[in-house]
Amino acid sequence: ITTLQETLAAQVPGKQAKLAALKKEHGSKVIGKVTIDQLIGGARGVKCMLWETSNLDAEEGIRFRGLTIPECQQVLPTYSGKAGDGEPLLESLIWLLLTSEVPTKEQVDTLTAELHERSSKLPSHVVPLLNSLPKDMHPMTQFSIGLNAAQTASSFAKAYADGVPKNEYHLYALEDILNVFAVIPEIAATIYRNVYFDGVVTKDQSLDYSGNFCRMLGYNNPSFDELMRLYLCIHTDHEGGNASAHTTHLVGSTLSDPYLSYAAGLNALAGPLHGLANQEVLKWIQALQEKFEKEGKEVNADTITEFAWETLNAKKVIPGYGHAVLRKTDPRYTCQREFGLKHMPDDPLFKIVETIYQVMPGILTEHGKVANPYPNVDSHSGVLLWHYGFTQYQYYTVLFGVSRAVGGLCQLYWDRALGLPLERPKSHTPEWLESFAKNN
Ligand code: FCX
Repeated sequence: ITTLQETLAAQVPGKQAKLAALKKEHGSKVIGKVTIDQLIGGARGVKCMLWETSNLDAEEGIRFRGLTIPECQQVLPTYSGKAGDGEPLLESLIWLLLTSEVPTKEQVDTLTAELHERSSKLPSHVVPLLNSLPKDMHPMTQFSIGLNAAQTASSFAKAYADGVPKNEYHLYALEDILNVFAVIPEIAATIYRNVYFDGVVTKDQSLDYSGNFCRMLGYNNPSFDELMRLYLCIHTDHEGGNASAHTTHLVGSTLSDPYLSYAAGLNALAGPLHGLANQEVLKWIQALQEKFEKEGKEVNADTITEFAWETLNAKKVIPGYGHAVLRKTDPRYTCQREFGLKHMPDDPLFKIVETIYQVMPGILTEHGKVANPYPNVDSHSGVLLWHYGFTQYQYYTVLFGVSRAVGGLCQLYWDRALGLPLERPKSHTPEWLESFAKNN
């Protein structure tokens, strides 16, 4: 069978040539304009990044290398070995995002084995460092510290210091990227076990990446393993402009190595308007339940509506709703909802999320401000975890971070393989804009 490295090696020259030809023949073609609104407003819709691994359509949602989430569920190898029978393996998605090819089960199995083997590359100082951190430090801060500390193992940084030529950067980047995938479950699980339990992490490398990660976290339930597979697959990538992916790409463009680049991405993911929204959703639902329990009222469409307006009138956001690009219900929400319908239709919290989904788009539309009144990925993920007893919601964004490494770093491989340059957009002062506006 063809390995991941062989598959990529065969693709690189052709892709490099294609991009060079595109630049040479069409480099001066105009693909958009930028308004003052966009410049002030967070660059929404400004086309200025190359992104290989996925594309986001405002109506349809994400496609990974051209495949929608339901299509991935149909064609990618699963734990049972049969495509369509259960959730895709994260290793399948790594293969797809890196190579744009749907792997065979045998290929996926070789990648699983390789990642398990590479997990021993976690430098020996990282776990003691994590053990020394205060338990009340946010798990995302700990995650970022852990990954930064693991950077001492970077092959890319060493190769660069040794003067390796530019056309070989991607070989060392790939080494680091696979090692980051391999070691982050242990960093993440150590944080979970330290903050909430006894600090002991138990592996089972006879399982796949996600199953082993569940054991490391302390969960031993095949249905939870399936949830983790789904969870880790759908959070991987969301095209290039989202804050965590963009940060990884930007920092990587300075030739910072993949460890440092993705640690920076994690810091972006830790913001409440981005990945932290998944913890905020649970916090919001808990506050809602607490309030109405005290008042002796039921949680239903009416009380949820009342609570939503209180949030909006206090000038706070409804976590898990809205999106910078999407204008319909996020398919990452939909597939989690389907998982809930299949595995926990009678769960009380699942039912609350369902009721929120019935009323919130109407409320946000009436509020009149949001461009997208529909739920995003973060609106559903916490409730599914909660069902399995994973109630430590301050930790939820770490799981997102384990997954987002895959999208950010598969792209970073191609950034280096295609020789993409330092990213450096142009900024303008308000005075320049005022003077431009006066004269135009
Ligand atoms: N609740 C209340 N107000 C909201 C809102 C929400 N869920 N979503 C957007 N708005 C407000 C904005 O705050 C903005 O108000 P302003 O004019 O007073 O500044 C206005 O509506 C227009 O914003 P809009 O264009 O719709 O959205 P943006 O592209 O600026 O922002 C995010 C997109 C995702 C940041 C925004 O919808 C939000 O804050 N949502 C809640 C947090 C969340 O769920 N984030 C996770 C997103 C994602 F899936 C992920 O990255 O994980």
